[in-house]
Amino acid sequence: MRVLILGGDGFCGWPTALHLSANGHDVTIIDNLSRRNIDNELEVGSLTPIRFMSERLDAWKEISGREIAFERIDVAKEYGALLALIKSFAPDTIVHFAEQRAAPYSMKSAWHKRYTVDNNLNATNNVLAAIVESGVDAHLVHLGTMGVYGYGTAGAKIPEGYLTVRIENENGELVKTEILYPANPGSIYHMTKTQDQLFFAFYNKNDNIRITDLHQGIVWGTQTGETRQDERLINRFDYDGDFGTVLNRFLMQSAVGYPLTVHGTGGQTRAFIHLQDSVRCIELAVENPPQHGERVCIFNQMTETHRVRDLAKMIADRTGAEIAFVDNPRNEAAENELMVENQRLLGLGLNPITLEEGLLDEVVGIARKYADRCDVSKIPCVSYWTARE
Ligand code: NAD
Ligand code: USQ
Repeated sequence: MRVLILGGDGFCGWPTALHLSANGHDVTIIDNLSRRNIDNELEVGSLTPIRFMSERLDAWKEISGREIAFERIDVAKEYGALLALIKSFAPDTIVHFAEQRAAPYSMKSAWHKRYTVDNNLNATNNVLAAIVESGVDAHLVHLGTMGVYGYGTAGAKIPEGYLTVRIENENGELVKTEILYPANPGSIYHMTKTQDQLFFAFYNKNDNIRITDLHQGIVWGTQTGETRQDERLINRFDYDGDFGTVLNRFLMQSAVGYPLTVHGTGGQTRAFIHLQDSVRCIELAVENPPQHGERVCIFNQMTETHRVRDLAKMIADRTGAEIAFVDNPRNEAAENELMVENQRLLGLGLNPITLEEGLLDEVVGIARKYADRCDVSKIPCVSYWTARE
């Protein structure tokens, strides 16, 4: 298949591009390198020494004999260039990672809120409008988030996208229907993902576009089978207070001897997936498109749920790290239960890597190896959801 990867320089996009290329797909990457520029803004870098795009692509060609093309295009702003590439490359599938993905970054200031909304909503609308205008029959695979649901506040298992409801009509009869699960975002970033869902529902209904929306949990781990093959292919590892996600942050903190930064009581339960499984799920989605005329296909892309304080304890028990309960900068429920339906990807053949088996490899292999690249002053989360006295 010809696969266009939007955001293919990022943490999930780069290993996905390599994996699909390794498995015989013809891959082109689009990225505006905004994530690397945000590192400059925040004065921090990936814990791992990621290479420039041209070096990454040359190394991949040398190692695999396969070529990946790259175009530097801002998907949110350069509609003409995006449209021209979709017309000329005529992809069978477009995988869309090209959004600002950090909740704390999206809450830093009014500027960051506006940037996140402008970037994410325009990127998604531009891709959809370009598919329609080009006349190319591409399947769109989008990386959404578990956070659109609001982490199980209803007390029942979260279904894969759609909720069955019964509405009483004027004759007192119960009418059964399915609706998108009610959106309950916890940050401006998560809100953009809830709005993406409405774009998908509309373009699917109006233009018959085939769309798969992957509601992904927090991705942990750094490397995949492909990125491990050469240090020039290494994937990024974010550990700072804005872009670092909780489990990778704890792994890095244990490696540098920094007390694990549990927010509040650490009672927040979240969904997780290893990067290698994330890449595999995207491959499954690419290879199993919905039929024409089928509604937007939604998968919950996660493999296990954990409470933040339990994760901290698991890592502390294995590494001897200390745990620090710090003030929570976010406005979120202090404790929540989370039960998630995830049969669809398992049914397609996903065989999950569990946290129990993968955890120590990550600490030793990556976090300890590159610990000297860590700037500990960048570890605290200093983006507050609401003004502090
Ligand atoms: P990332 O920031 O590492 O990668 C995103 C890439 O998109 C970057 O390379 C960036 O430069 C590019 N990009 C952003 N805006 C763009 C634009 N307007 N035009 C072109 N390129 C643009 O993020 P990631 O962790 O790889 O996440 C990828 C996707 O997966 C995101 O949409 C995110 O919401 C979703 N996701 C990530 C996680 C996670 O834990 N990392 C979990 C669930 C969902
Ligand atoms: N947390 C801590 N200590 C830390 C960092 C985070 O206790 O040092 C807590 C947070 O308060 C939160 C939880 O851990 O309760 C998760 O935070 P996170 O930063 O790991 O994840 P989140 O902000 O939800 O965002 C990440 C990705 C985002 C993706 C989302 C999936 O950055 O792109 O959409 O995970 S999900 O969480 O399922 O919505």
